[in-house]
Amino acid sequence: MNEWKHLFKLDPAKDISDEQLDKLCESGTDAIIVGGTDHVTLDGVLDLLSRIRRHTVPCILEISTMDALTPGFDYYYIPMVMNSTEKKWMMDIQHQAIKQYKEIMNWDEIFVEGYCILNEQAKAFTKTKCELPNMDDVIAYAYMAEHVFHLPIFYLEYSGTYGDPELVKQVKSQLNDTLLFYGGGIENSLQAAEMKEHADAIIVGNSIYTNFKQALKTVKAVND
Ligand code: 1GP
Repeated sequence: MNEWKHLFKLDPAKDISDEQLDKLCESGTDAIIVGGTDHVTLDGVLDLLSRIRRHTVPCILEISTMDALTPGFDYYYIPMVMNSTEKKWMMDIQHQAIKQYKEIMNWDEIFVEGYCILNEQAKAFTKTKCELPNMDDVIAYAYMAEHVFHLPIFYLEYSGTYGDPELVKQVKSQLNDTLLFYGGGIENSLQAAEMKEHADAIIVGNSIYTNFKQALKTVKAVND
């Protein structure tokens, strides 16, 4: 995982053809994340899992609801929303999940992500009652992710809009051990390369559904 540069994120609530899914899986991307904010169902998750599993690419479930949790993924990502104003999204739902499932949890497969959501229009921003942080706030969250919580991943989430490369650069300069993931608004090779300059890995989501050809090209852009 430390070497990963590029991940696609598929939303179980959205349709994708077999042909497109095959192309994503064989594109050279490092992994496919299955995850979304709204209407995530077990059926939707299982459908994607079974189709991704025809390929060798690692697949990850990013857990947003316990109702859609299933074995069979290579890895499980658990988001903790650091800039949420409610403790629920940082601590309580994770606490409940661990209370219920800790006996069967395999920590070799589970990675906690310190999320910082930076697009006020994003569904996840509203749902988790986030507060928009300024640059100094974000830097402090990144510092906390590494030094206070020792999280494996700090995730700058601009979901739906292209973020500020300068902020990504500043955040990266704070991190040594914690990986920096960037996701949000990457629609072409240029943007992919620009964000990958600073982030350890970029995540491409929505453009899979809006401009498939360009989305596919982002893999090559970060590997050249
Ligand atoms: C969403 O960070 C990912 O969780 C990717 O964002 O959908 O805007 O590409 P986009």
